[in-house]
Amino acid sequence: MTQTQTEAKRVEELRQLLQRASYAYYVLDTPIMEDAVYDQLYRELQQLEIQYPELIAPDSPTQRVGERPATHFTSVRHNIPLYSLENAFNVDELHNWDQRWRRQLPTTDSVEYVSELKIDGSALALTYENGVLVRGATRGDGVAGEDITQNVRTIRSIPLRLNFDGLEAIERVEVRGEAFLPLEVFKQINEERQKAGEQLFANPRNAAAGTLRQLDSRIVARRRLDFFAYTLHIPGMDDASIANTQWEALELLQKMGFRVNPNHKLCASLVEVAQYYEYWDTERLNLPYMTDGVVVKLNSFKLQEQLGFTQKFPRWAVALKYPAEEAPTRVENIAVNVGRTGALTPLAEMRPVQLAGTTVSRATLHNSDRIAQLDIRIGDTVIVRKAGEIIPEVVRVIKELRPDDTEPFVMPSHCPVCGQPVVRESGEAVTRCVNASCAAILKGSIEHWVSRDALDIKGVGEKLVHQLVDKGLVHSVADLYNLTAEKLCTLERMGQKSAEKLVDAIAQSKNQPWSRVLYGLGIRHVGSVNAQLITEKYPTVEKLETAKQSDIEGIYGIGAEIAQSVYQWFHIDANQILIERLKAAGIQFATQETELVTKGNQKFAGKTFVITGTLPTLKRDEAKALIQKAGGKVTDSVSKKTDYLVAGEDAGSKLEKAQALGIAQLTEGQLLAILEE
Ligand code: 0OX
Repeated sequence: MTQTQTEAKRVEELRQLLQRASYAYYVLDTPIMEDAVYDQLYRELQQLEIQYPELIAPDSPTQRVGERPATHFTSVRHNIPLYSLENAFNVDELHNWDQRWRRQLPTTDSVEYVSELKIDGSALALTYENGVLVRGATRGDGVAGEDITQNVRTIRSIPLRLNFDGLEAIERVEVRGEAFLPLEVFKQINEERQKAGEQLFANPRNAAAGTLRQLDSRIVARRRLDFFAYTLHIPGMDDASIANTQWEALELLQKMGFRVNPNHKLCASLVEVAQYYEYWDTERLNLPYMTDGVVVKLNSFKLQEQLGFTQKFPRWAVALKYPAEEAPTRVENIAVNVGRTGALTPLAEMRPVQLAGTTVSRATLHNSDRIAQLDIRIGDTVIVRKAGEIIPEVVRVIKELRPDDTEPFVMPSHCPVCGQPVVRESGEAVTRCVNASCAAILKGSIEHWVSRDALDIKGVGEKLVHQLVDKGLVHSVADLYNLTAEKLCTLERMGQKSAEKLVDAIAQSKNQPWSRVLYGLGIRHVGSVNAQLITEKYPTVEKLETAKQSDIEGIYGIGAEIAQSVYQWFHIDANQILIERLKAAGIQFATQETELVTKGNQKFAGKTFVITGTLPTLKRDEAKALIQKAGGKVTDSVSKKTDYLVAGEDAGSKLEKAQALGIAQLTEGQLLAILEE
């Protein structure tokens, strides 16, 4: 073998190996090699391709990274038009659809339906020639779309080469499916856009469509789009020789290397379809991507062929949609909330509207920049949406319906709670009240102090805190420790027994460790994990108070912003007075001996964790840091080697997989409890 032949063989070997690894990781969610090994092999292939450019193949994994920006996309005519789907909004309408096609084809046989979840993304048409991806196009108007092949290549779950075992005779395959952005990625993109002052994407669908039409495919590569395949056409060949039914087509797509949404069901009747639709109505909210209905298809390709298409739709399929998650309503007022950090948050108070099964009358408007960007005014008709977020948000204004006498919203110049002037620092989107004795800030600070991850004082909730502040019984967190049962009994509906219980719960909090106390002080950017990291380095408050900002920044996991915030907080006189008062009350400002003894305890040594979904209080990185500190390893995907899955809200396929593999699950609370034990 010549030198070049040896290199060519190695290139092919690497390509196949990396393709298998990528398929295992992105499609099966079961990695077959360590990330570091993948990276090393990838670099080897890249080097060889630089040396021998003639060996670069269109299906090489190196071709996924994106190319220099294109100036425009070319229009391409679809070989087979991309029809849209007729909608049904309830089960009655589903029956209407069923009766309609049955009239056209009075069949005596019983029929099967395939119910698939309707992914709310952007449809793509992919063309493969001799098993290699040659074209990816958007839907466009259904007849012609845009050639976005370079962008499609960056989607890791789209195979660049099909697994064609036994199918070598096929020259051309057309695959259709939905490209989408996982909700988590969508949130992250919008957070980044907000920080950069860019216009936010209204929803994951728009974000996916916008990303696919990015002229710079390097940006697309970074956005982590995903894809579910749902149809397969093999032109010039009798489809029936390959698959007779939609069910078989989905199986074949999977075999070829595509990701097919696992949530599809063969239904023997419309009753089963309706049950499936009802089941997923709520269950879909736990998925890590957006869905907006169920697509119901006749399973038999023979029936599909007999029925054909109308001008716009296939007669053999229907989209059974869920109620809109976006709805129009009117803004009746814009209120301004003041939080514990003094941040002023504008809130739209709206005419109540049904949204995804709940009544919504308030939506966050984030900050004044966001209001200005959308130009939201009192009196406006707006579109509100709820998707994954707990608080609904306004996504756009229908300007055509704006009454004549509206005024642009102006952020108040004075705090709506204490009346003191507010401040907006340059470079910040947030306007703040900086009056340390503002009642709103005080209430927020006390609510934070008593919260579960801070001093965890049971029985002191939002209502009680408001009463305590409004009645003048508490002017500072430290005043909680001067409360007596007698004083508490002066509050409405407070009996002697409850009052004594509260005093006792407050006293108990004096045993809480220094790390919780630091978190409870509510210093900006100091979450519970950061507080643990800081108190480990500084086991007493005196050491922290005298630390230099650069020393605090030296703690692993603590960045400049956090260090500055901590340093500044301890150099404010009022905060020093607070610490002295809390010390006098008996609060812990030093790590106890017993805590230090257990510190070296590597509880999770040898254990592998996967974190999925949105955790109630911890960010992913924070949870990861905690596990790693206890000796555990955190990986990205669930496999037989996983010991624990830490699952939060919207935990999707990873949770399903962990359940299937019988892997132990932990909530954030359980994880923290084990760590604290
Ligand atoms: C989806 C989806 C969309 C394709 C050709 C006629 C029926 N958004 O998830 N469309 C189809 O099928 C269409 N299936 C789906 N699952």
